[in-house]
Amino acid sequence: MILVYPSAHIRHCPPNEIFNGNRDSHAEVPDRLEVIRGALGNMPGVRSIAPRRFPMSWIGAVHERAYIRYLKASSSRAGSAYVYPSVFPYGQDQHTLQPIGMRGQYSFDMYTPVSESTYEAARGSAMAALTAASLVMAGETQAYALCRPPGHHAEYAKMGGYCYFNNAAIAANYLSTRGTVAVIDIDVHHGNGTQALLYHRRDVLMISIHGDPDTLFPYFSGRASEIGVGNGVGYNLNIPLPARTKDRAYGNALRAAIARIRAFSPSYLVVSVGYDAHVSDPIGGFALSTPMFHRIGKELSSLGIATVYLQEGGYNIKTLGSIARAFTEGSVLTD
Ligand code: Q9C
Ligand code: ZN
Repeated sequence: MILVYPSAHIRHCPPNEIFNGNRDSHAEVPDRLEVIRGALGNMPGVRSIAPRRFPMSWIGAVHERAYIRYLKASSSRAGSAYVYPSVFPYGQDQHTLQPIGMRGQYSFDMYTPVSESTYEAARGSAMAALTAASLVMAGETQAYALCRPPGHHAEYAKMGGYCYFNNAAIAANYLSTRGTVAVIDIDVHHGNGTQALLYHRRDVLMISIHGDPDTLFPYFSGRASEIGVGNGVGYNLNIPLPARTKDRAYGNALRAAIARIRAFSPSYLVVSVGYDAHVSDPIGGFALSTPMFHRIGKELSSLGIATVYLQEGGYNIKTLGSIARAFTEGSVLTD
């Protein structure tokens, strides 16, 4: 198994998220990735590489060009401070050139601030995803991109949920030039951005198992009734589960997801790997055990499909290492 580690992540270090008017400490910290890297780095058969550079057009293939330009400009304007939105558009397709207004135009929450290192970190994270995808395209059976910041909440022209560029949609779209792709998102939060970016496509199947949006972020998507649009109808599968979901119920959802992937029979599999469904996670609300992550890794890799793993969430610094180790050991069993 090859790990792709984007070193630029370390300087993206937002101290706070604004929740309910309060300045809370930020859950998406650099240590998360360092702990996961430490736990996987010394596994036998694992080696780590730096991301390669890909043209920005691979990011531009799924995100609005003006959004990419805004993130870059806003990052260089911000200096060492982290800037947050205050006002959001209150109608459809509203635009402004006013700097405070633009922060809201290009965001959907107040959890996802921008500073001088944010653009380079987000770009490095996307390049790691593309590097892992290109390795698998070249014949590796599996590659794991240690993406940070995460990506699955980022929409066409909006950051949110700690995400700036949608690494899963970028990797899936890249792989789709060579064959069909299934994306399975096991982060406890619904992958709203990945869903939205792939919603019209039938060559890329999107499946997400997550906390019911009636109780969990991102609240506005992730329902089972969201099945795709146009040609994509039937190629988006949401499996929302209640708060406190444990291994047994999760296992049933996983079985349904795997049956759908088998029926689709894709050339490539992209796994959005969140560890925030673990019982110890401070924000997830599910109750999965560590051995369950071993089982998820094993069942997905047993499909025998060339697979790209992309890091998404997971916020308990004390347990992230052992969860990542369990998942990856399960994944390499059939390698
Ligand atoms: N004060 C990912 O897992 N909710 N994003 C924060 C806690 C935001 C999660 C509320 C959760 C975003 C990639
Ligand atoms: Zn999450």
